[in-house]
Order: sequence, then structure tokens, then C-alpha cells
Amino acid sequence: MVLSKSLLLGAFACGGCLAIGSDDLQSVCLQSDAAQTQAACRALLHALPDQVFFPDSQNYTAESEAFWDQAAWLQPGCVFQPLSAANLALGVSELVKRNVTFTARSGGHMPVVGHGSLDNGVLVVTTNLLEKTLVRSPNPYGADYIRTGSAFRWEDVYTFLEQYGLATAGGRVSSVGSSLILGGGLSYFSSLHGWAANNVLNYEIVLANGSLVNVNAKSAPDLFWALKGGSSNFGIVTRYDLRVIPIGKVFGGSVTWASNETQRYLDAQTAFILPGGGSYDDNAAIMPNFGYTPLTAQNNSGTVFVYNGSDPDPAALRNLTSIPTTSGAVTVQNFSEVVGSTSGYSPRDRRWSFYNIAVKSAPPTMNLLYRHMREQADTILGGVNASVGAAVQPITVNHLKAAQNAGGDAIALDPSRGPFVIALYYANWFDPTLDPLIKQWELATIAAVKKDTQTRGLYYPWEFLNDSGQAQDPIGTYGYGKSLPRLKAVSKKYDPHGVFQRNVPGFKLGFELHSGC
Ligand SMILES: Cc1cc2nc3c(=O)[nH]c(=O)nc-3n(C[C@H](O)[C@H](O)[C@H](O)COP(=O)(O)OP(=O)(O)OC[C@H]3O[C@@H](n4cnc5c(N)ncnc54)[C@H](O)[C@@H]3O)c2cc1C
Ligand SMILES: *[C@@H]1O[C@H](CO)[C@@H](O)[C@H](O)[C@H]1NC(C)=O
Ligand SMILES: *[C@@H]1O[C@H](CO)[C@@H](O)[C@H](O)[C@H]1NC(C)=O
Ligand SMILES: *[C@@H]1O[C@H](CO)[C@@H](O)[C@H](O)[C@H]1NC(C)=O
Ligand SMILES: *[C@@H]1O[C@H](CO)[C@@H](O)[C@H](O)[C@H]1NC(C)=O
Ligand SMILES: *[C@@H]1O[C@H](CO)[C@@H](O)[C@H](O)[C@H]1NC(C)=O
Ligand SMILES: *[C@@H]1O[C@H](CO)[C@@H](O)[C@H](O)[C@H]1NC(C)=O
Ligand SMILES: *[C@@H]1O[C@H](CO)[C@@H](O)[C@H](O)[C@H]1NC(C)=O
Ligand SMILES: *[C@@H]1O[C@H](CO)[C@@H](O)[C@H](O)[C@H]1NC(C)=O
Ligand SMILES: *[C@@H]1O[C@H](CO)[C@@H](O)[C@H](O)[C@H]1NC(C)=O
Ligand SMILES: CC(=O)N[C@H]1CO[C@H](CO)[C@@H](O)[C@@H]1O
Repeated sequence: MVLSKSLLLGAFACGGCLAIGSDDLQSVCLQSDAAQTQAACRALLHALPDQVFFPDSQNYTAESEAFWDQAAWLQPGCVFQPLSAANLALGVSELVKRNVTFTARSGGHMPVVGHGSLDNGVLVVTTNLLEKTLVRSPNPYGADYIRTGSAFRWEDVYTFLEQYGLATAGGRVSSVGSSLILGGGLSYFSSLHGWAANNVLNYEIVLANGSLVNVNAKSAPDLFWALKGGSSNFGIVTRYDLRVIPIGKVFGGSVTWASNETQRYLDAQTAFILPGGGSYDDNAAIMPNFGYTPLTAQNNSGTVFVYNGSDPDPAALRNLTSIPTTSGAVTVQNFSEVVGSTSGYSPRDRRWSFYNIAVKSAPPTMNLLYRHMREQADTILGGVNASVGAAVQPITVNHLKAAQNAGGDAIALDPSRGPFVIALYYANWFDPTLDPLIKQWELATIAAVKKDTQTRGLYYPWEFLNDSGQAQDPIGTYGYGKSLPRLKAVSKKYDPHGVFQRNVPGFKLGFELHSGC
């Protein structure tokens, strides 16, 4: 069953949408009615005074520009900043009753324009949902956990938990927000604990009918499964209850390497992802990247390291830690300090783009990922003031086993297919007129890697939602295609009128819906 896809496409003309590769999904433009939105905003203001902001106010400007990617600064009709989860629920029922378009924003790091932000519709921000409570066992979930309102940034959670000697398997960059969990979420602890989503014990969420409910393995196992990867398709999460994990000191930090060492880095990561390499040690994690500046033909590379424990020279990381650095340091320190060292990873003064492709871990993997980035940049971006690169993120077999052991998720990857890497190709630039050229580079690079890896039998048929670009189809690749029908059935049950399919942008079930077009 194709959930009202043809209806949707009939309803929205996709005027300015770019044609994307043939096997990518339909990209649809979300049209909002400005007058209808204004009426809803006024009704909302009447019901919840001081929680609704219009374009002439400081709070409106601050909230509509609280996005990492400047291209995502759009013009919502108003900003709804509820003071509590109950108020958020009340507001959503008003928006649904009036059939307006809306979207939610938490950490604002979503780099697909018009998913976490929108023109003319209502921007719902979780800014005031700040609860943080540690709940010890015994409790109904049988484990210690943190209740945390969806406004959080990962650094806040780690700093809070550190006083108890605890952490959680969450984001790797300090300023990223809670919605990472809804796309799965890659953590420094994923080899032992799976996706961040595998550590959620309960979601407090506002559903399409405006009810505020707790979703867990007992209350609604189908929706609980769907939320583990299902993104913005089922409701607005107001609180996450996350399993916590003991942590002491870690060996870690962020470093950059000299450009004449880039090949040594590529070789060290090749060894790291192959059998017997450092990725087979569950305590070891890296968040590496290589980059390239087409204007000057200069390359660069660097990584963040985390090794759980106070070993000052873990063998699993030695091929990488022995590369001479040009900045940064790796030392035994608190986990929150390592995460704090990533603050430079997310400057908010430019435009950003993410696309990703997965490739099996094999001897040619790292070099081909680097080569295609560079070849396409030299061809398409010669003389252009932009930076491009890739974060090549190892996914281990033990990570996928941990995900299964924790009860599974909609992402549903099979450990027996072996380890792979997610190549997150990114670009950043300043000049908005370069947007189409950058997109051309992204799509050409992904296409070149896909063709090459398919020929070599190394293509891994899955896309990571959290690193996906517009018109990629992450949800369609879940369970290698098997999860989508089940997700559609869950949507039909909990959102029978398709509010989160029609009125809320994002990676939807069978298509992509964005504002700002
Ligand atoms: C610098 C950087 C580092 C990153 N590092 C990692 C990493 O280590 N691991 C990883 O897995 N990913 C990582 N990501 C990707 C990251 O997971 C996504 O960008 C994610 O969307 C960020 O969540 P957010 O709350 O900051 O985003 P937002 O932009 O607030 O939200 C993202 C999406 O979720 C929706 N949404 C927002 N709030 C809610 C809510 N309360 N309920 C339901 N839907 C909601 C939005 O509408 C939007 O579609 C990184 C991204 C960046 C830019
Ligand atoms: C505006 O936003 C700030 C910061 O989120 C908040 O403290 C303040 O209460 C908001 N103003 C109103 C009138 O709600
Ligand atoms: C509700 O809004 C959606 C999205 O704008 C639109 O497709 C749909 O036709 C509207 N439904 C009604 C009953 O007006
Ligand atoms: C490290 O964490 C401990 C608690 O585990 C805390 O007491 C200490 O202040 C932290 N140190 C730094 C530098 O953050
Ligand atoms: C770190 O290692 C300790 C000791 O082996 C273990 O108890 C703890 O669960 C690990 N923490 C994480 C976050 O994996
Ligand atoms: C890179 O350059 C530095 C300084 O010039 C030098 O010490 C180092 O050996 C070089 N590395 C390689 C791999 O050539
Ligand atoms: C990176 O650039 C240096 C020059 O600064 C060059 O010597 C080296 O070959 C380049 N490395 C790769 C992998 O392209
Ligand atoms: C280090 O590199 C060597 C040489 O490539 C490789 O044999 C070894 O497995 C690597 N070690 C780790 C822990 O990755
Ligand atoms: C690239 O653009 C940035 C921002 O406008 C500017 O600071 C920088 O000087 C530019 N670089 C070149 C080489 O023009
Ligand atoms: C809203 O939907 C949920 C899930 O389908 C259901 O349990 C609840 O009773 C509904 N609430 C109302 C007020 O209709
Ligand atoms: C960049 C990107 O695609 N981020 C995704 C990460 O997870 C959130 C929550 O599910 C998604 O909505 C984002 O699309």
C-alpha cells in the first residue's frame, strides 16, 4: 500500500524541486497558507498567552535563527514556545484542528533545509522543556535512567550525569540536540550499546490527536519500535527517558593532522575497520573526517577519539594516535571534556549540506571514498570558495548485535551482513548563489561512489537518516526495505488522518517533504 502518495503529490505541486537520481525518492514541496497560519497563531496566542511570538519580536528572531545551518533560517508565520509538555499538546491540537502546517525544532542541527524550520507555518520549539532527573532502580523499567526534556544538547546531559559517574549512549558533538535519537543516533559507545535509540526506555510524546502519552515497550510496542528511527513521522517528543551507563575517565580528545599525513590517516583507518583492527575493540571509537578545499587544492584530516577507561595509550587507537598532530591533544579526562572539545565542529556562520552513502568495510573503502570526493570537487568546484569533505563513521557488527539485543528498532540492520562505514559527505560555504553547484557536487560524489562500490560488490544498501540529504530515502532502506510497510501501518493506527505525513515536513514514509522552496 502506498500511503496516499498520489494524493499528496496531487495536493502539492513540486515547482522548484530538483530532479534527483532515478532510485531516490520523490521530493515534495510543503506549501503553507499564510493567512490560515496567522489565524491559527492568533488562536494559539489567545489560548496560551506569552508562548507565541510574531516576526517583530526578539524571541521570534532568536528561535527562527537557532539553526546550525544558515540556509535553514526561514520565516515561520509564528513561533510557538510552549512552557510545558501539556501546553505543547494543547497547542498541537489547535494546529491540527485548523489543518495548518507546523514543524518542531529541538537542537536545530538538522541540515536539510525546511525540515526543522519552515516558511509561513508554525515553528514549535521545545526550548522550555528542560527537565533533567536521574531515576534510580527499582523502577518500572528495571534500570537507572535519566528523564530529560527534549530541549537538551548532548553536552548538558553528559555534564549533568557526570556528577553521578554516569553517561548515556548519545550524540558525539556538544551542541547537537535530542532529535538525533529519532534518526537512530550514532554514539561513541555504539559498539557496546547500539544506536542512541536502543537506549530509550520511554518517550513522552504528543500524538496527532493532541494527546500526551508515554510510549514504551509495554504501553505501545508497535509505536515504540517505530520511534526508534522513525523521525518526525509520529508526533512531537517532549521527554526522553534514557538508560544510563557507568563511566569513569576516558582516553580522548580532538586532533587535526598535517596535510602531508592524510594518506597515513587513510591507511590507519583502513586497518582500523578491517578484521583485527581497532574497531574490533568495543571500547574504542573514532569520529574522523577528511576534507578538501578546491580553491587551493589543499587537503586536511582529523578525528575525535574516545576510549572508555584510563589507559593512556590504547593499542586499538595506536595507528591513529601515532600520527603527528597539528592541533588538539588526546589525554585521559572526563567524557564531558572530550565532548566539549568538539564545540568547534559546529560553527553557525555558514551554509551546510550533508549526504551519506554506506560502504562495506574492505581494503579499498577508505581510499575510494577519498578519491571520489576529490575528483568530483576538482571537476565541479574548481575555483569555488567552499570546503568539502567526509566523516567516515565505522559501524561494527557488535553495534548491530547490541541494537538487536536491546529489542530492535525500525532501522533493523542484520549483523550477519558484516561491518560497514557511513560516509557522510559534507560541504560548507558562504555564498547562497553556490547552493545548486554544491548540490551537484554532493549528488555526483554519491553517484560515483555508488557506481564504484556496486561494481566492486562493496555497496551497502542503507542510508543513515541523521546524515541524509534532501531526496535521499533513509526510511525506505530500513530493514533493507522491509520496515516501511510496518511503519505505514503504525502511522495509520496512531495518525489516521496523516497529519505528520501531510502537514509536518521531514523524511516521510515513502517521500520527502520540505519547506523553503
Ligand atoms: C555538527 C553535527 C554533528 C553531528 N553529530 C552526530 C552524531 O554524533 N551522531 C549522530 O547520530 N548524528 C549526528 N549529527 C546528525 C544529527 O543527529 C541530526 O542533525 C539531528 O537531526 C540533530 O537533532 P537536533 O535536535 O539538533 O535537530 P533539529 O533540527 O531540532 O531536529 C531535527 C529533525 O527532527 C524534528 N524534531 C525536532 N524536535 C522534535 C521533537 N521534539 N519531536 C519530534 N521531531 C522533532 C525536526 O522537525 C527535524 O525534522 C550531527 C549533526 C551535526 C550538524
Ligand atoms: C523569550 O525567550 C526567553 C528565552 O527562551 C524566555 O526566557 C522568555 O521567557 C521568553 N519570553 C516570553 C515573553 O516568554
Ligand atoms: C489540510 O492541509 C493539507 C496540507 O496543507 C492539505 O493537503 C489538505 O488538503 C488539507 N485538508 C483539508 C480538509 O483542508
Ligand atoms: C570530572 O568529573 C568529576 C565527577 O565524576 C567531577 O567531580 C570533576 O569536577 C570533573 N572534572 C572536570 C575537569 O570537569
Ligand atoms: C566503561 O567501562 C566500564 C568498565 O569496563 C563499564 O562498566 C562501563 O559500562 C563502560 N561504559 C560505557 C559507557 O560503555
Ligand atoms: C610531514 O611533514 C612533517 C614536517 O615537515 C615531517 O616531519 C613528516 O615526516 C611529514 N610526513 C610525511 C608522511 O611525509
Ligand atoms: C594532501 O596534500 C599534500 C600537500 O599539502 C600532498 O602532499 C598529499 O599528497 C595530499 N594527500 C592526499 C591523500 O591527497
Ligand atoms: C595497525 O596497522 C597495522 C598495519 O596496517 C595493522 O596490521 C594493524 O591491524 C593495525 N592495528 C589496529 C589496532 O588497528
Ligand atoms: C571565502 O569566503 C569567506 C566568507 O565570505 C571569506 O572570509 C574568505 O576570505 C573567502 N576566501 C577566499 C579565498 O576568497
Ligand atoms: C489519541 O490517540 C491515541 C492513540 O491512538 C489514543 O490512545 C487516545 O485515546 C486518543 N485520544 C483522544 C482524545 O482521542
Ligand atoms: C541531517 C538529518 O537528516 N538529520 C536527521 C537526524 O534525525 C532527525 C530525527 O529523526 C531527523 O528528523 C533528521 O532528518
